[in-house]
Amino acid sequence: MAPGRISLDECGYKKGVPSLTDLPAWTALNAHAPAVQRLHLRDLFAEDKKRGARLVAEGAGIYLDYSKNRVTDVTLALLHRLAEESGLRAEIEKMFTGEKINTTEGRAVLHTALRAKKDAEIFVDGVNVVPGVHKVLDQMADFCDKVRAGVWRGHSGKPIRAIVNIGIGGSDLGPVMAFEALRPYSLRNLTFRFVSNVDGTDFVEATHDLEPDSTLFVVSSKTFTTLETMTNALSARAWVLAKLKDEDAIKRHFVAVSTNEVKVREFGIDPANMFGFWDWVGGRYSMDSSIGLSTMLAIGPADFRKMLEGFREMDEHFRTAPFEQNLPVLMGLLSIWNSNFLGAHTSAVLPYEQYLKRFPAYLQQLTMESNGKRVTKSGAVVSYMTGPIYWGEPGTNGQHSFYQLIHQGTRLIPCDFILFLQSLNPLGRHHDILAANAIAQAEALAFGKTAEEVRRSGEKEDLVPHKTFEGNRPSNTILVDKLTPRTLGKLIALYEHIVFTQGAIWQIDSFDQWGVELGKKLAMRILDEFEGKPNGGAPHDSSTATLMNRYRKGSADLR
Ligand code: G6Q
Repeated sequence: MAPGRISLDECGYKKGVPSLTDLPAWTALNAHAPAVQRLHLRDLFAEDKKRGARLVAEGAGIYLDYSKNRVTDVTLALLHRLAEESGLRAEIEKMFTGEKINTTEGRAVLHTALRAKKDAEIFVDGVNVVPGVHKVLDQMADFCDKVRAGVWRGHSGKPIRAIVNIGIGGSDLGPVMAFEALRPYSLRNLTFRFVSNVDGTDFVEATHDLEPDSTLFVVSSKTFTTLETMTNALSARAWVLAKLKDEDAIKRHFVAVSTNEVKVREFGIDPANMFGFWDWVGGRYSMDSSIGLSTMLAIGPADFRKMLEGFREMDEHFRTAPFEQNLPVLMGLLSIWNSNFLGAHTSAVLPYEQYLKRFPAYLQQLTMESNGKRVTKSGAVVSYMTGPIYWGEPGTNGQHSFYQLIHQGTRLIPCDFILFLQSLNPLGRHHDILAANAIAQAEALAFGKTAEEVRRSGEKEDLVPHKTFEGNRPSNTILVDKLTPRTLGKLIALYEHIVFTQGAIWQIDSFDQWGVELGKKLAMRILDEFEGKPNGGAPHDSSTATLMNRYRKGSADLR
């Protein structure tokens, strides 16, 4: 067995853990589902006048209305029983206490340690990891203060005016999302850009109006070997050197966020300007580690720490609140109900907050890379659906494009509406109009408009079917006071723990990502062939070979 791996027996997933579908609560939910499928939210609300005030929960200052889900009290009781029978409470404790629950990689999963209080103790292999976390936070704060105050200067003595984060996946999506979300808290005289795609356009467009002597690159890569990031970092290096013509300039214009000191040194970055993290932080769970350096440069150390406090409040809520009042547990269980018992394949996240425009993209990685798995931890192929497809756009824009399908299409799409009570940019009636729309959409989805109601409004008979809304489409509504660093932390942690809840119940490893490997390897092989390097592998299939030939010939002709 590879070093660090723990055996399946050791992690308890081979022996002694009944498969999900054998759990009594799962069987009971299966038996119960057909009856609920026949119920309409209209009737559920009519029968219980207090439903909308009853099926709500509040945690860490976030209000969740889950009454517009197609559930009865029996459904909820069975879902809570499923959580108990799945050992969810014990699984949560294993994560928080540093057990190696990422079994296929033999790693602890400790993003919660990134926001632990200074005096907390969390051990991995006998070592308390918390002091290391705070040491890096202090190092980041010191550096960010210098850059923000103009004390950190470029090679020719100019202060830094632009920060370019180079990274991809978990080393990009979190930083971009957080920068966009917290833009009103950012230092407006610094320009922030994010380069991720290996498509040269990304780098060229990000830097076309920047000056090398006042630009700082943050190369964010846990491994410091990722093809896209290193290709972009090398182009950035060449771009800086073309103007500054001195290798020493690299030290003033490049810093690294990585766990790989050897590679960072090789690149020419001073290890004093390397901000570390640990193998127990997964890429998609790393935006509050030093991968958040660009976030801290934008909003400053004090607000970054407030964001961490927000994460921590939600962590504590997840760890301690009874499941009936536990936001991530409730939302995780409801998504399991919608996917596994009502047949939903996707889940829409619809923030009514323009600053959260990259939040759905961030969540796509968090949710789908985590729970897009078809085997359990023990390697058995699952017989039930796992991770739904997450997608979304900020409201109200989405209303004028894809909401048609959510309202009247043939698919069931559970929606999460996220609404803030206060706008960061109060402007006339704008915020009330925004809020009215968010609340109305959830109402329309749940209750629809019957054919009778359409007729009563005087509609011509042939248009009645087209203007009828079936309703009975589930949604959650999340209310938050105001978008701040602290509430952003809470929201992200909420979804991190929803993902955890889902994965624990589906018995999958939410923290590995083997599914991204094959394509990377094949791309390297094809690249070698494009570059005329020998390739000992088997011949390609006829489609791949024809496409390669067509690309090679076509691109050569156009050169
Ligand atoms: C996330 C994944 C992945 C990773 C990127 C970048 O959970 O592991 O998205 O973040 O592949 O990796 P590096 O940070 O090592 O460049």
